[in-house]
Formats: sequence, C-alpha cells, structure tokens
Amino acid sequence: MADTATPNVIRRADYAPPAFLIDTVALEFDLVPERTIVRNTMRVRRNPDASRAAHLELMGEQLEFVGAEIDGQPFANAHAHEHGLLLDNVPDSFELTLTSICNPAANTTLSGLYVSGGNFFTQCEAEGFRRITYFLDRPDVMATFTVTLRASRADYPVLLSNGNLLEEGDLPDGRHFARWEDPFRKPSYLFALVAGKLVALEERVKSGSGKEKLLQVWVEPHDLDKTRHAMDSLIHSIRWDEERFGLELDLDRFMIVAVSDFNMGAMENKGLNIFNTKYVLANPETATDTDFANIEAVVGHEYFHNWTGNRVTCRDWFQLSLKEGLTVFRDQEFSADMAGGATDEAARATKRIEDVRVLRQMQFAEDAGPMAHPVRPESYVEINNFYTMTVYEKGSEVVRMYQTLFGRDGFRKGMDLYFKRHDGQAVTCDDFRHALADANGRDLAQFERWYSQAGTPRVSVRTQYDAAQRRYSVTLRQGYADAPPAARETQKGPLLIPFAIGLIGKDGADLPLKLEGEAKASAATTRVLEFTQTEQSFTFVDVAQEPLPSLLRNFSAPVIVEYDYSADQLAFLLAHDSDPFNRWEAGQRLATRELMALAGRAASGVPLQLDDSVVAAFARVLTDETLSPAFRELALMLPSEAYLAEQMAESNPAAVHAARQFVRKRLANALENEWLKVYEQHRTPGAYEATPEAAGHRALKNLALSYLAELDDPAEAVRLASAQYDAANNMTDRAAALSALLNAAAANGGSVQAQQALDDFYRRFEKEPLVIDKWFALQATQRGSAQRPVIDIVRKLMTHPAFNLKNPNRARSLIFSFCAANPAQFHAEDGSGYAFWADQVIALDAINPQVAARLARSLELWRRFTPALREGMRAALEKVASQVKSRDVREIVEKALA
Ligand code: B3K
Ligand code: ZN
Repeated sequence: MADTATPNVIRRADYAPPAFLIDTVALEFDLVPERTIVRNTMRVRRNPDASRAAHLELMGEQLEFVGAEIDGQPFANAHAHEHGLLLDNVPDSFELTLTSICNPAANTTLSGLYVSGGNFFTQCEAEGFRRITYFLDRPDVMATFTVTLRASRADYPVLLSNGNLLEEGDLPDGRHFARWEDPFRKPSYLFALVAGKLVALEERVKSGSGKEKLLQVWVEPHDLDKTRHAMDSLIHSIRWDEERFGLELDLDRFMIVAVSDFNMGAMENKGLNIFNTKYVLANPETATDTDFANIEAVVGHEYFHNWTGNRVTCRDWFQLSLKEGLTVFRDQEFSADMAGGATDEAARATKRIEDVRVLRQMQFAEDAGPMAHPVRPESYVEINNFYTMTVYEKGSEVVRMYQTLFGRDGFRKGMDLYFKRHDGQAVTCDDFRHALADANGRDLAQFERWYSQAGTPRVSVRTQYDAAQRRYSVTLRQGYADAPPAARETQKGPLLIPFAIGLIGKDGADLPLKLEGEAKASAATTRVLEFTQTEQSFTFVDVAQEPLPSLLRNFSAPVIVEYDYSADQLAFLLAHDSDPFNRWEAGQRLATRELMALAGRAASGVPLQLDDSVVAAFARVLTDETLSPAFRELALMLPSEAYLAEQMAESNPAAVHAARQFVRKRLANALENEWLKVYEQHRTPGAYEATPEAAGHRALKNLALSYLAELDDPAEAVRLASAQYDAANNMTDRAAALSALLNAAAANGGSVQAQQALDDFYRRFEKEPLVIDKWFALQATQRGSAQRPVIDIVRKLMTHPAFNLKNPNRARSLIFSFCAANPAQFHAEDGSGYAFWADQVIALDAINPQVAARLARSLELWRRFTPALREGMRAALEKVASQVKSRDVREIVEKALA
C-alpha cells in the first residue's frame, strides 16, 4: 500500500546517466484480477556513456518476484527487496527475463496496473511501471515494446496496448490473446494496457500526407452516446497540429480509453491515451459548456504530447515542464484558435482571461507558500507532488514568452529546430531554450532564470510626461513578491521580461508608438519592451498628449504589475482599451481594489458602502452591446474569494466573503432591471449548440440569474430559476438554475424549490456518475448560512449510498469542493472544517496517497491567515503529520509545518 520509506530527497544536481540501457522489452501478461503474472524479456547492455557498475539495480514495488533468467539460463544472483531487484555480476550485454506477480484488484492507489469497474487499466507516469514489473523506470531509458496480453475472452473481450495490433486469437479454456507492437522507442512511463468490456466509436481520417489513420474512443457500452465530442476534439487536434506546427500523427491507429477511477485528468501513453471519464464523456443533457471546453482542451493536450513529451521526452523528472509547460501552451493556443481563429483577438482573449485567472489564483498562491519551487525544481521527495501549477501553468507562460519575443514564425522556427535536433531523445529544458535561441539568432542565457527562480516577479511602473518635449517615459523596476525562504534562495538576478505596452489617448484610441532613437513610429500600437535590468527606462517620443498606459497587454509575462491608476482611469481603460485582456484587467483591478477595502472594513466591523461610480462602471459593461456576451460575463464576474483572501496581509475568508457578497448584492439591487433584461435577451431557445457563441449567451444569462438570486427579494429569481431548471434541455442551464436556487435558499428564499430541484436532479441522473459528482459538488460549494452550515451537509453526504472515498472523482466532488472551493464555510471559526479535512486526508492516505496529497495541500498557506484560524490549521496539520504514512502526504505536511 502506502510507501513508508524514510523520505529521501532527490536532487537535480545528482543526475547521472543510467549504468545500463534497455533496448527492447517484450512483456507477456496473464491477466487475473488478484494475481496477474508478468513475464518481461529485455535486451540489456552497459551504457557506454556511464561509469561501470558492478550490479544492475532495477526498480520494483509491490511485486512478488518469481524468477530471473539470463540468456535463457536460470540466474541465481537476483535479490528482490522492497524497492526493487539487485542482479550481481551481469554480463555486458544480455537478454534478461524476469517473472513476477502483482495484485491489480487490491491496488487502490490507481498507479501501476489496477482494476476499475471490472476492467484492467494502467497508469505509469511518473513511477507506476515499477509496480508492474522490475525495470529501469526512469525517462532516459527508452526501449521498443512488444506486449502480449492473455485473458478470459468472456470477461475481457477487448485487449489493448500501445502501437499497432500484430496478432490476436483464441487460447484454450475460454482465453484469448492479443499482441501489440509500438515501433517507437519510449520510456516506461508511456507504457499502457487496457483489458475489459468496452466498445468504441471509430473514425477513419487521412493525415496531411494522405495516410489513413484509425481513431477510436473506447468506453463502457452505456456511454457510447457520449463520445462524439471527444472524437471531434481529437480530429480537430490532429488537424491543428499539422497546420500550426507541421506535426503529423505518426501511428496508424490512435486510441482514447475512458476510465472512471483515475487520479488526474488523462495520460498521454503512446497511441493509447487513458482518460478520466470526466474528460471524454459528454452530451448536452449531462455535460456543461465548461465540460465541453475542457474535453476539447484535454484531448488536445494529450494528443499534442505525442510530439512534445513522447517523440521528445524528458531526461529526468526535474525537466517535467519541458513537456508539460510546452504542451499546456500548445493546448491553450489550440483552444484559442478553435474559439477565435488566428485573428479574432476578442474571442481569443476570453480563453486567455480564463487561463490567467487560474494562474493568478492557483499558481501565484503556490509560489507564495511552502511548496514554492522553480519551473524546473531543484529537489523533490515524491515526484507526483510536482505535477503542479508552477510546472504546468507558469511553465506554459514561460513558453508563451518565447512566442511573444519572437512572434509566431520565430517560435515555429525554434520548434522545428528542437525536433530536428532531438527527435527520439530524452532532453532538458536547456535544450529547448537553446533551440529557440539558435533558431532566432539570440542569446537567451538570462532567460534561464525563468526556469531556476521561484516566486512571483513584481514589476512596479512609474511614468512621466513632458508636455514641452512631447516625451513620455516609462520606468520599470523588477523584484519579487513576498516569498518563503526556500523561494527567496533561488532568486539570483533580474529576468528578461517581455513587457507589452500601449499608450491610450484622451479619445480612447491607441497613440502611435515611437521609441527614442527610432526613425518613425511603428504600425503596431502595442510594443513588446525587452525589460532585462532591475530598473530600466523606456522613452516614447512625439507623444502629442499625456497618454494613459496600457501595461502588460495580453498578460505578456507571469508577473504582478503595480501602477497607481486612479479609479477613473481604470473605468476609462475598462471602457476603451483596445487590448481586450487589459479591458478585463482594468475591471478586475477596480473590483479588487474596492473589495480589498471592503474586506478590511468587514474585518474590523465597520459598515460597508460602495461608491456609485463603481456600480456605473459595471453597468456600462453589462449594457455594452458591442462586447461579446462571453467577454461581458468574464468582466462582470468578481475576483474569487480565494484570490481576494490571498491579497490580504492576513487572509480572512469571512471578511472577504462578506465584502464580496455585499458587492454582489449591491450590483444585483442597483441593476435589477438590467440583469432581468440581459437574462431575457440571452436565452438560447431551440436545440442545444456547443459553439463558443451559444456558450457565451448561456454564460452571461446564467451570471445574470446568479446576481438576481442575490436580490433582497429573490422571489422573481426563484421563479425564473425554477422555470429554467424545469425547462432546461442542457446541463449548463440546469446546473446553473440549481446553483441559483441553492444560493437563494441560503439567503432565505425558496428553500422548498431548492430541495425539490435537488431531489429531482438526483433521481434524473442517478445512473450518470459524472452528473452525480456535480450534485455533490453543488451542495459542497453552496453558500450555506449560520442556521445551516455547509459542513453539516457535507458530513451527511459522506454517508450517502452514492458516496465512495475510493473513487477520486467522487472524493473530489464532495471533499475537495468543500475544502478548496468553499473558503468561507471551510474556514469556519470553530475549526470544524479543519477537523474534517484532517480526517479525510488520513483516510485517503491509506487508500490513495496521490489523491490524499492533493487534498493535503489545501492548508499549506495556513501561516498567512488570521491568528484566530491559524492555530486550528496548525493543529490539524500536526494531527495529519503524526498519522500518515505515505511519503506523498508527508512531504506536503512536513513542508507546511517546517
Ligand atoms: N502526464 C500526465 C500527468 C501524470 C501525472 C502523474 N502523477 C497527464 C498530462 O499532463 O498530460
Ligand atoms: Zn501533460
């Protein structure tokens, strides 16, 4: 079960190439749930580039060793231990056959080979392959794999593995077999097998060079009607990678398999992607617009890994962002292109805004706490703890900065060179940076700091206009936001920050840009300044009037910008900035500033009030028909409570909640007629369409409903929500109506209607686990009230027959939703949330350490909270630290308490 080894720190500086290489692997599986026999035959040779080792040390965990043969002869010098197999005195080059047994039925960690819903699945990244067979389970050992699967034909009619199907047929005793071969060398973390009762949606497409490809989406038979969108997303991904990066699918067949027990979103195993059902299954009745968009993004992400991750992989796990940051960047660009093509900047911006919101709320918080680490970490205890927001999302921003510096064409040249140099290799983040630098004739030595320095950079801006000289100077100064000591130690010097800027005139139009020393103004009204020193000034000349600066357009670098805008200036930018991202940003700054002031008042018990000018600024956005509905929805959504709490000197979730609710109520009451009008105008009658436009209308309409539910008298909102709930032909509208009813009920309106809808929802979707997850999540994230605290509801739901701690989606839907997405209720002053959290982390630790460790992270920022909460959090952390066994959870809680 849990790994109880004493925590061992693995360091990047200690990397050494493997003493042996494995060129080919032939695996034979006799699949039986409690006792699967694995026979593994490898061609092994000494690595000419490594120092000579006396022994061959293979990794292995939770395996029963049966025997070893070398070149067909029994080999007695093989010693199995808790972490692997030691083979003494092996030849320089030999064939090694190992036989071992594992127990997939008992594997609740969902790492290695396991059983879910009666079918077999694998998950090997990062270190799950060693739970299947003994191996050099590290990404710089790449081999070609042949896999033979044998199992009962009645129980496991479908047998899948990576690559191409070579052969299949019957065996005695009702068994059958299939043999697969993957022609590409790969590290063990990309191995996969699936066996069970599954059916596939199939499609044949021609790739760019005219080759026919078989695409399959495998699911349980009752889910076949929910596979179309995933298939379409796959086809779009294949086309997009050909067009944007000239990268073609390299196999004859590409498979996606959905499984309901899965630790994360999905996995890019070569030719056999395994997905959480959440990122495959969708139809209008069961999936929201957000689900549809997420499926497209995750299908794209895993498909894009085929080149960025699989064809070129990581030398070691410290280089994880080499494949993850790059592939997140690619999936973000894919989604933006799908939403707005290459040129519709406003439509692209909605995707950009959503991505930046996640980065700020989650990654900036990570960088401010005990788990802060550089994009390329220096050390880890458990690598699974480093599949983080920093490696993925900040890593993606780092990749985006190359494109911002060199343009799309320059970035493409760099990618082409990267593949030309490194196809088939396991490489480093430095190799990627060098390819980008060389292809563009640039020295990017300073840029390495983005990979080695932790913490969120802070750029403060000063401006000065000289009317007589018509000069406008912009002085930038960079440093870091407050960071824990571990992050501060990594901060060695200034970064190369691509700082995109525009200047806006009195009429709201962009001014021409001419930097000092330039012959003429550029055609573009946005310039990317290369900001490389601690402090640096840039002077624009021929500036006819004092401009208003639009800073860090399109969020050109993952930094915090400080500039002393007045409220009027922010309202002006919100109304006029030509950069859609910065228009949104101005509204967020305005709202954040007000909300922070209000939270401060709420914390000290001072009555709250909101200036009419703020209401007016939001009213203008709400009624501005020139803006897309999707954009208006984003602009009118207030910053999240978690983000706001993080901005306070001492996080006070109750005060933040009071402030945010106050503003929502104020906006609801002041703009009641406008919300009602928007609600009516943006209905989407007729058949459901999953287009970005239709989704934008639904998003804005449902935001209006959520504001209306805040009215002092919510009767009309309850009526609208009930009617919407009953009439809905899609999950977006149905879930939004239910959520509005729950929140109105918390404010004392329509609790009967809320309960009726909740009961109806359960009955209607009882057989759809992903929808029942929503049913749990909606209740866990609801507003609650003093009379009806959400913790009571959550505790009761833990005993519901549909609750199951072993299923990660279900655990996340109830427990994580409450602990990580309902801050005001979770951080109750009586500490009840923390006690609940500790119990669940401890319970999960014994079942699934990876999932437990994710939950454990929800208290890591405890030191930043008000003293009243801090003690309860510390006590809960100490309780967990004293009881958990896995190195996954121990690393998290020990770092939090250190
Ligand atoms: N590469 C996998 C993540 C594996 C996580 C292991 N704990 C999915 C992805 O990023 O595409
Ligand atoms: Zn990935």
